[in-house]
Amino acid sequence: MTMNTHTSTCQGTVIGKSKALFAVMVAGQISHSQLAPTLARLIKNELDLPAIGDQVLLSTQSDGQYRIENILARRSLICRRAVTGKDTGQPSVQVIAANIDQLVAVMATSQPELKWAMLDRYTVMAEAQQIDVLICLTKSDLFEQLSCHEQAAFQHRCHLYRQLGYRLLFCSVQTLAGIAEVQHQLQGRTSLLLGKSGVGKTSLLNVLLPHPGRKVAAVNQVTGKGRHTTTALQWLTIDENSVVIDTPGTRELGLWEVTTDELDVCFPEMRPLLGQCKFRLGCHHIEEPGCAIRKAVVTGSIDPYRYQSYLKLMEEWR
Ligand SMILES: Nc1nc2c(ncn2[C@@H]2O[C@H](COP(=O)(O)OP(=O)(O)O)[C@@H](O)[C@H]2O)c(=O)[nH]1
Ligand SMILES: [Mg+2]
Ligand SMILES: [Zn+2]
Repeated sequence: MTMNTHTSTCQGTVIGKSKALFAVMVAGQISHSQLAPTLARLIKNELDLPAIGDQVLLSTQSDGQYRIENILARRSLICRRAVTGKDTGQPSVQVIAANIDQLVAVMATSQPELKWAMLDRYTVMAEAQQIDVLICLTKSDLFEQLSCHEQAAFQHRCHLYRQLGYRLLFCSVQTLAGIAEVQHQLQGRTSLLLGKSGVGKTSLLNVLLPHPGRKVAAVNQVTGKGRHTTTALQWLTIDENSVVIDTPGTRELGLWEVTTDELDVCFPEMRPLLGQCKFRLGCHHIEEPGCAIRKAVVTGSIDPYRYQSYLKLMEEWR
């Protein structure tokens, strides 16, 4: 490295990436930067590449362009398992974002029907990285359209997640109910929005962001499914200290780095019981005798639906 290729270094935040270029926010300006050759040589896999949300050190080139020299240590890294099946059928890792403070699970009260098992996948992803969870239930205006039975079941589930320690909010862009509270919960944090297509992520952002300028496609009236309007992650600044990353509706969200031995730790209600099974920490809580977790399910102190989610996520590794 010679002196005239580096004039100075500065720090920036990766806010986007395309094939070989990274969009980096440096002192309020977006620069499209390449990796410095010294860093490029160290990249062995996807995890080594700069991810959205990464803090990076940049050098200024003689032509005024920045180059990414280094990635600073990450507070958190949200990944998913992408089942490509391309060559070996081996699952590969796909990085979603780095340095996230909270994962916002966006689920519609109705249309599309709320799948609670999906929520458990999100909470596990967050727990694995010790990131806060905010459960954001959109389209609260549709709650009245649910049957009495559905409403009661819904309230019961909400109560359960609050008891588990998760923040849970209802909101509607139609009535604007709950919007101020959502805004408040996003303040001062970097939030990653996860939710399947059509749940109302873009609509919510259009209400929350100072300058939306983005269109929301109408739900396909025939299928009731939202069309994919966003294809890549979007870094959206609410204010100086508050960032929201919008994801395109991710269909597959395989867990990464949560092995069968660690999944129980990602269920807060299981944590106090770990080590109390007959096989201690070796128990997977499936069919083993003397399992404290299964006993808790039978006696009602662990919700059976949550336990079902646990078993389903466990299945993915077999
Ligand atoms: N009734 C109702 N419909 C909503 C609400 N928010 C969004 N929608 C509708 O849900 C559909 C999908 O919204 P969109 O924001 O594109 O969802 P995304 O795919 O998660 O970004 C659109 O037709 C929206 O008009 C809401 O609060 N209430
Ligand atoms: Mg969207
Ligand atoms: Zn057990």
